[in-house]
Amino acid sequence: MAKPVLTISSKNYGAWALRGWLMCRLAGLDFSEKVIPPDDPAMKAEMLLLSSSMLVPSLQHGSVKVWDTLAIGEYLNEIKPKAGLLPADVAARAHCRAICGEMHSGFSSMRGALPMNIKAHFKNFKVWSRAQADIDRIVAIWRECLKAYGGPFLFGKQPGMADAMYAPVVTRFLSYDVALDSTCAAYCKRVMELPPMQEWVAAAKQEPEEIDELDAEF
Ligand SMILES: N[C@@H](CCC(=O)N[C@@H](CS)C(=O)NCC(=O)O)C(=O)O
Repeated sequence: MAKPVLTISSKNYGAWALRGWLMCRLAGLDFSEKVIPPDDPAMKAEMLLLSSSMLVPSLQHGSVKVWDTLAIGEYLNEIKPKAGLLPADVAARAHCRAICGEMHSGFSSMRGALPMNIKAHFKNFKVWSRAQADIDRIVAIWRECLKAYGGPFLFGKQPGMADAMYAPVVTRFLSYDVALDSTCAAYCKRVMELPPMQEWVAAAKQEPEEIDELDAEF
């Protein structure tokens, strides 16, 4: 079977792309990546062939095409069960799916006000109340998981799907100077120190594209 291909967009701005890519790396999948530059109309037709939603990330593995980060994570967990992307215990696995679902469908105020922008650093960024409510919920999720499963990652000793889902939040907290307690600050540091995260961040910093409205301080 040909090597799986993960299609992604910008590494600086593509939060969903980071989630899917990190899941593939944490699962130990030997894949190649195809980068579609953001806002390139010529690439839209090609994207439709790869992903019915025309969104990335999208994974092509032999005859299997899977898009949407949650579906990609579940697929990787099925083909790489030993990687432990999801916890082995049924209750912990249900908890993991619940917090991944919250990330997937929620936190729109935080996502809108603090878009992922790895290259940027907005010192003393003013976080408005709705985004702060999302941040407060995320911090509560992290604290609860780190306490229940003993850390250092959300579901225990090794990073998995939940850490990948929240990884772009970690980069946002750093980019926008979000004040965190010591437990959550240490968790962010741990995620940023993962070798695949360092690889992603280094590539994001090399990207030439700049989307002015996301670079504006507001
Ligand atoms: N719910 C989707 C969201 C995917 C998404 O919004 N991806 C962005 C990039 S990270 C996208 O493809 N935007 C359209 C574009 O760049 O043309 C998922 O979980 O994968």
